[in-house]
Amino acid sequence: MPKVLILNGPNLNLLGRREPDIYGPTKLDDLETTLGSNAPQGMELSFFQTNHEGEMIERIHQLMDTPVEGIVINPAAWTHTSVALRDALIAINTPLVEVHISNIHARDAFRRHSYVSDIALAVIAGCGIQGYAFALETLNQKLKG
Ligand code: CA2
Repeated sequence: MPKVLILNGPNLNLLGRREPDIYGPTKLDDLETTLGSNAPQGMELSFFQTNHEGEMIERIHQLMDTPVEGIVINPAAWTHTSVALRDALIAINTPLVEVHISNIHARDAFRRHSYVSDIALAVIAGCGIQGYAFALETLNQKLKG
C-alpha cells in the first residue's frame, strides 16, 4: 500500500476563497476530500498545509522516521525563494512531483524559477487543481516500476 503525502505551502489555505480567476473555485478541504476518494487504487494519501516555512521543513524531516513512498508538493511562493525547503526535500530522498495550479511560466518573471523542479520527478503547472490528480497518477506509474 504505497503512502503518498500531499504538501501545500503558504496561502493555499485560501483556495476557493480568493482569486478564483487564477486558482479556481474549489476549497482546499474539498480538493483533499476529492483526491482521497479518487486516489489510484491502493494508494494511501495524507495531507499537510502550512503558512510557516519551519513547520513545512519539520513535517518533511518527520519522513525520515515515518517514510512515505512519494510526495506531491505545491510549494507555492517558497518554490521561488526557499533553499531551505529544497535542502529538506533533498535530505529525505523521496520521489516527488511538483504541482502548480497556475502556469508559473505565463505570470511574473520571478515565478519562472523554481528551487524544486530539478529535484522533482515531474513538474505540472497550469492544469488547475487537476494537476494534483495528474501528479498522483505519475507517482503511481513510477512506484509500480
Ligand atoms: O500556481 C500555483 O499553484 C502557485 O504555486 C501558487 C502560489 C504562487 O506563489 C506560485 O507562484 C504558483 C500562490 C499560492 C496562493 O494561493 C492562493 C489561493 C487562493 C487565493 C489566494 C492565494
